[in-house]
Amino acid sequence: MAAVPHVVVITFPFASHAVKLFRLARALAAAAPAATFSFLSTAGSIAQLQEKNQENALEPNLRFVEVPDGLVSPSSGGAGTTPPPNHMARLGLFLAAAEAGGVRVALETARAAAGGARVTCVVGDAFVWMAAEAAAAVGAPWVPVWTGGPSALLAHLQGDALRDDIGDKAASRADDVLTAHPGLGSYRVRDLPDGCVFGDMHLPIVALFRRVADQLHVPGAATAVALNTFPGLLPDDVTAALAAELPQVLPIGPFHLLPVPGDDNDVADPHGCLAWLDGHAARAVAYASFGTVVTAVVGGQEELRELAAGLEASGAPFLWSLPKEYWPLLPTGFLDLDRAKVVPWAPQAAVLRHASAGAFVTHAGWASVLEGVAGGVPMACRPFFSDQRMNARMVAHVWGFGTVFEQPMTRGAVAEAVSSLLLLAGGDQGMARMQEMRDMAANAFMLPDGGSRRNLDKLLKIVCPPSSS
Ligand code: U2F
Repeated sequence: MAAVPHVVVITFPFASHAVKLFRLARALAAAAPAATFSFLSTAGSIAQLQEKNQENALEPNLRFVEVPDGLVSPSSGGAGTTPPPNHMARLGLFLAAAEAGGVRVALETARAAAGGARVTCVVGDAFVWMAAEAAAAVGAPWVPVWTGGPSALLAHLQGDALRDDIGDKAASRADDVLTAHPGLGSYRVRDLPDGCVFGDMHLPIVALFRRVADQLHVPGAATAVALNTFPGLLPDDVTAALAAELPQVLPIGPFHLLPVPGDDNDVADPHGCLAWLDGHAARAVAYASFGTVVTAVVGGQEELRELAAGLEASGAPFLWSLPKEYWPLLPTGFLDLDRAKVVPWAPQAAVLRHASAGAFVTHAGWASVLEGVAGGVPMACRPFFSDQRMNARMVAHVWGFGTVFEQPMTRGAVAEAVSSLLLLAGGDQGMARMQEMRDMAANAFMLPDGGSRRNLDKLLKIVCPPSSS
């Protein structure tokens, strides 16, 4: 008799990646209760997930396993190094430890923790590219998961061709449209992710993107590639170009709608955002949030104040998710405005599907964009880095679902964008298109033959082949 599947799901332990991969792990574990699932992340990231998820509410066949975070050097006798101060340095240490065998060792730990059960499949955040080699070493298939914007993945995959074409002319060719590159014809040079043809090539994240693209190009390394999107969302040329670059592409999003039984009604809302929204008219409220990496001051304190002034000047009621450390930078009296609710954290997906949400000011992180689409809420995008410029371009120019701030936000531009999006959300014409996209997102999982549900089934057949249990 074949062995019971033991599936390892490994995350990239930064930004919101762990939350996304953990939801996928839970959905898979719930759908395959006879299989064993090990979720691999760093100690700090596991602690955060445990804080947010009550252990007894989790799937019984899912356990946590630690991967080294690179902060503690084994040669120091476990004494530990001083945690480096910034995010980028921590990221570099994690990657170095992962590459130096951390992932391989973690697969061994997972095996031991599962009573010696051989690892039969590795599903992993594509950023942890070294999982490919670790999976091959134990004879298991590797299924990378790309959590960001699919067009940015395409740009990274076509990085060599883009660099050949653009060379060092990125600045002078910033407005050129990339029509010569399959699937990239809606984008300009300036929209490309950092590190593709411009940006600081020495940052660990830039080296990482190149390594991920190389690994995905290795013939036979990945069995399939899972994406956070759903069939019908991306333009056909993007879908076709991705299919030409990758083995089996599985759109299994939006990730926030991945079916996790019992989880849907449990929206933690410690700051009362949903109750506050209940008190407002349909499509009347603007919601602002910049995700988990773009701290409010990436654009500078001045831009933060302009955003605040613009939200106030729009005349609309607004909800703003802003980490508390930035509140002192807000204009005097801002927090006491009747129309304003500023919170350190909001249950964003639920906020965006609330009937009162009518406009979303966002950094265009890919999950945020999909949550906006799934809520039928038009977006005003202020992209900062990575895939965000391409995501924003997709929102505004491909889907016609909002607008982009091409420059740092000013109060006038914010007020105008918010007012026009609220008009769009309330009007018949705009709503038809938004409802269509919103329904497509919901049907992707809700309908028995929904596109993402079918792809999730395909993924399940790879991670737990029918003959194995
Ligand atoms: C990086 O992005 P972020 O993690 O900043 O952005 P998103 O992909 O938009 O994900 C943010 C998630 O955090 C949630 C929100 C999203 O699911 O609902 N959230 C929340 O629930 N409440 C809040 O108050 C604030 C946020 C990167 F910067 C992007 O460029 C990439 O596209 C992304 C890819 O994974 O990762």
